[in-house]
Amino acid sequence: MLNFVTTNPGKVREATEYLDDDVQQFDFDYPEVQADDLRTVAAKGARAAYRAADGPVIVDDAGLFIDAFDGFPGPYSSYVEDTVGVERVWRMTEPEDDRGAAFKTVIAYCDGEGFEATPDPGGIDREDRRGQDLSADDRGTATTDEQVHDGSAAQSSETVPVKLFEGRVNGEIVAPRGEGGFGFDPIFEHDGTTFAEMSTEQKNAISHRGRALAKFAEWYGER
Ligand code: ITT
Repeated sequence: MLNFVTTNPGKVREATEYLDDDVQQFDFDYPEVQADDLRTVAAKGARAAYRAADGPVIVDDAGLFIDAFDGFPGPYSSYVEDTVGVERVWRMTEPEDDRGAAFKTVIAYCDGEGFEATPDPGGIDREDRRGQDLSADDRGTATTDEQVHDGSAAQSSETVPVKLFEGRVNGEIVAPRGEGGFGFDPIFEHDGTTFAEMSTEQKNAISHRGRALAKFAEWYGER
């Protein structure tokens, strides 16, 4: 059984669509390092959670990146949701602001074993890459903490390898609409519909998490 390490049941709800009954929530608040990069947070979290769960784990670190705020709140999205709140983030945008934003997620898998650092098993697709500053080496590869920082892909015997899967979706910040989803879903619009107005299936079909989960599920199925 795969442990989805999160305090957020909304994430698990979305994951079960891809992983069926093979996934369960492991409610463990892993120590989130303060880092500007989701990959660093996810990789370190997966390693810590693996030690706590003593079994295969995935950690999902995600965030909302608002163009007008130079990517803020990004990796700090959870904190900003709890403090500022979703409604006020919408109100902080000025009428003349660029409305562009993106949700991004990084899923980190760890089972204490090594992986073959294949070129692109869980890689990001062309659309995901738009506007991203990810090097080719960052895609679906086994990484150690150090390698997350320097972007290299080879394994090290010194730390437990973690495999990363990334997803991104572009959209616009709008006034809150919809009752579904969680977090910033009510103010994130994609093709005229906010994520909070979509069913879980509709959101998964296009979302950052859905894209990362699809890549992970394919790789995990083969594993
Ligand atoms: P865990 O760390 O326990 O998994 P969390 O909700 O704190 O739960 P993150 O640290 O990854 O998760 O923070 C992600 C935040 O980004 C989340 O709290 C939301 O505010 C926002 N977010 C991420 N994915 C989202 C989504 O699909 N829809 C809406 N908001 C999302």
